[in-house]
Amino acid sequence: MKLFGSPTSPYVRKARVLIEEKALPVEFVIEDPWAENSPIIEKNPLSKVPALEIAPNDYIFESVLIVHFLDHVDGRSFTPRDPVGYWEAQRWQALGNGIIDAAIQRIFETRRPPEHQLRDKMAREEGRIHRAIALAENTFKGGEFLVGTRFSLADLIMGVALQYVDFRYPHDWRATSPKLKAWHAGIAARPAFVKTQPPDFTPPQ
Ligand SMILES: N[C@@H](CCC(=O)N[C@@H](CS)C(=O)NCC(=O)O)C(=O)O
Repeated sequence: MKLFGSPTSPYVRKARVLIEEKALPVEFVIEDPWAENSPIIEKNPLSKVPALEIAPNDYIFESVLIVHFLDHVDGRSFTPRDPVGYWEAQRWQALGNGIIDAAIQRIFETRRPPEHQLRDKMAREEGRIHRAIALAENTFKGGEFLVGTRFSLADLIMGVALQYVDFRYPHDWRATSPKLKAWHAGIAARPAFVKTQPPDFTPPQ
């Protein structure tokens, strides 16, 4: 299998972390979705990364679907099996995916020419991120993992989301989130996270 994407995209990184965690035989191929006539269009008509080649010239896209596919591809799922844990993990993933979407919307806004930047949109996206982090801190009981006693997709998606916030919207969310801070330090130190960090990114301590 081949995963096509950019080294800075958090959507792509979710799949890359999962591939590393499971040591799956998937080659990472860098392709730029923004380039004129990007080759990504042949794999995904929506022209977005990630795209995963699951058979010759057969691609799936949308990071949630790709993560779901990779999670089940080898019978070693990172989804909790008990009903309570299953739904807890789904809720954490929804929160993490929402943080990623908001951080992406915000960074796109900052890249527009200053006279075209919508300040109220940026503030709205920042509000989403702050409230999501506050909910996470208030919900989390503390400990090594968000759900149960083993690493799950909840840790993976929330871990990628908060590191993307550190990368593209750096601010001291740790000051008011001691449980999340301690948990995230453990998650970010996992080899799969260290290996897939965006280029030129130094994680805060
Ligand atoms: N919902 C999609 C979003 C993917 C996405 O927006 N990827 C960005 C890179 S971070 C992209 O390829 N953007 C290119 C474009 O919008 O033209 C997913 O989860 O896979």
